[in-house]
Amino acid sequence: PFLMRLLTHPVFESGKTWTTFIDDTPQLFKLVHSQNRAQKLLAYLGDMAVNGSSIKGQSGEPGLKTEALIPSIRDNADPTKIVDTSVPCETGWRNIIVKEGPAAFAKAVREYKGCLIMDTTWRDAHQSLLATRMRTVDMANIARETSHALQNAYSLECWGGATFDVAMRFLYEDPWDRLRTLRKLVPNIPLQALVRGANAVGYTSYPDNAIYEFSKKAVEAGLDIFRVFDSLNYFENMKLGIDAAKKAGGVVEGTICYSGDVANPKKTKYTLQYYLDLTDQLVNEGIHVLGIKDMAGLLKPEAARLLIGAIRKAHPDLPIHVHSHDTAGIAAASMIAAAMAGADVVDVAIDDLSGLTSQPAMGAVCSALEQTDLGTGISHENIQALNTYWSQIRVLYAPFEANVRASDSGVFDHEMPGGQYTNLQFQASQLGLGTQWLEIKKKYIEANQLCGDIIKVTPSSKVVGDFAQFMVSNNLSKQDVLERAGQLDFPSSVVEFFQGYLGQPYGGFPEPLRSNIIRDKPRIDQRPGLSMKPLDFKKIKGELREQYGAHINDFDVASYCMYPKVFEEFQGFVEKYGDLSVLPTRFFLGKPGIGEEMHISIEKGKTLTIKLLAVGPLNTEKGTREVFFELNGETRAVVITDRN
Ligand code: 3PY
Ligand code: ZN
Repeated sequence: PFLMRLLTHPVFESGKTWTTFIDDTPQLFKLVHSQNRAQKLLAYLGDMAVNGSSIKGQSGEPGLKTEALIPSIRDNADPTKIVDTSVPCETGWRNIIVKEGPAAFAKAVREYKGCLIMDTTWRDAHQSLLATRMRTVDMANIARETSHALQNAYSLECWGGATFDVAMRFLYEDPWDRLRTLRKLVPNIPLQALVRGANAVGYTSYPDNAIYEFSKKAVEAGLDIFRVFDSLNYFENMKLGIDAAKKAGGVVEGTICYSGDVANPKKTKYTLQYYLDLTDQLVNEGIHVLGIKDMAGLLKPEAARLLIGAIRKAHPDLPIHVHSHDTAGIAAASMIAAAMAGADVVDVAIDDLSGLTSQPAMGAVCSALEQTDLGTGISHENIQALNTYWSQIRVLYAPFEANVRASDSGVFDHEMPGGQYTNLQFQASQLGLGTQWLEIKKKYIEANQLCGDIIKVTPSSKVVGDFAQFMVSNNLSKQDVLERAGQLDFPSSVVEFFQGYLGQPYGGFPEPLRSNIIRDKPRIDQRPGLSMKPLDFKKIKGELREQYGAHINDFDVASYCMYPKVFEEFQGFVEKYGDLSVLPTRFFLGKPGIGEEMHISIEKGKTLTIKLLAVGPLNTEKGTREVFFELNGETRAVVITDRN
């Protein structure tokens, strides 16, 4: 029928060219477009009905079978009133950034009498607890409520870290869309990202112009605050990330990764003086805010008191923002100690996504600070309300739960970052050996020593993790590695680290191990980006357009520059199934039930009602099944290869 309508359309009959025909009669193409989209969506749902989810890391079906209930939020000034959350809140710290710029924002944060919070629920919390698998739709569904409930928050961390990679690689979502979507729904609270300095959101070094372009695009898509760190605290790399974020117009949170224990005189590498010196260097670079990033949760309360106290004394006007993980179970106490020692902002996650390898609980930290003169301005009732949503979402994502059940004060020895801890533990449990995990933790300590006791955070933590797994699977002791380094076939991440591709570690590379591992491969003894050729964005865009079509834009080019292969696979997936970000998570991850009605809004004003009617018998010759759906009242069938 569409073809008939097309052929008999007066414009078409008049012999006008195709391009103007499309421009003049968009309604016809919208129809074919949404029919295509619907058909692609059915292909995905059909595949899910036959084969189940093939998302990596998923074990079992989503635990929540209905839409999550959205809580009511109360007025901050008058808690007897329910606020209208059909529109986002307009009041918040972001207004200062927009009207007066990053420096004025930093000044106001420093002058604020209480302690502010950053909520990590939309980034680090799910990265640390749920393998970074949270989809945009589940943040967007609570975003307006959040804009009201957390209106006094310093920021919402929602981007960067592993989310960029995982969004494309496993969730088939555009990470830039996530940022734009959340920005629209939360105009009042600053949005924050974690960026790995010269590694941006990747695991390797990139040419400088890729970092500048990436930062610029991030601000255009709605980002306010960049937490810039380097995985070795290598200052040259940090400087580049800081400059890129600043030129892009962002608030620059120059960040030191915390390792060791400044309160323990036996830990002599990363001392109080080391951190004070780095802070001075960062301040000289003109950062707006200092970030202290305790990625593993090593910062005990006494160390927090010493460290923040000393920095506060040396830099009375510098806003300090402290981040930790609760792996050992001490992070809430440490955040309170940090606040009392002069930190301006501390990191928390909503209660149901807090604790263990994530951040300490928002409700706990805010309640505790409420009884001091460091109140956060976030109401206890509203935290409870938001948490009713997140307790449902935690169940929804049950298939990605790590098997971490209890605190592990062993983290003070192995120093694994929160996100990596769950990841390695999951991999160890997949191997099915009960002792594997203990062995990995032990070898992680040895691998770190072999690397020279380095700062461990993505991507340097991956080097140590790969090294540890290599030692476990080849049954190597530290001594074996030292003796046989010239012959062993090390993982590429380890070789590249020793070559200097991530940068220079504090204290240098251990010799002769370095020379034995890299042998005749090149050594890089300066910032890796310095020796890289700039990327030609125009050329890349042209090539991508040729491959995927005219919809490719500069954001896609930036994605491609970070992750070329992942971007290509993501585009291939979208060509096959369309944009699946519109699909509620329980249908994205789970088999639809027979007769279950799905309401899927594919664009403004266009909702599809889909019902799975039946899955046909196996065609043994072709290995396929027909899957029957009702789509807006009409029966449709799709043919699906049965991979079981
Ligand atoms: C990341 O880089 O993804 C981290 O979360 C480091 O802590
Ligand atoms: Zn973290």
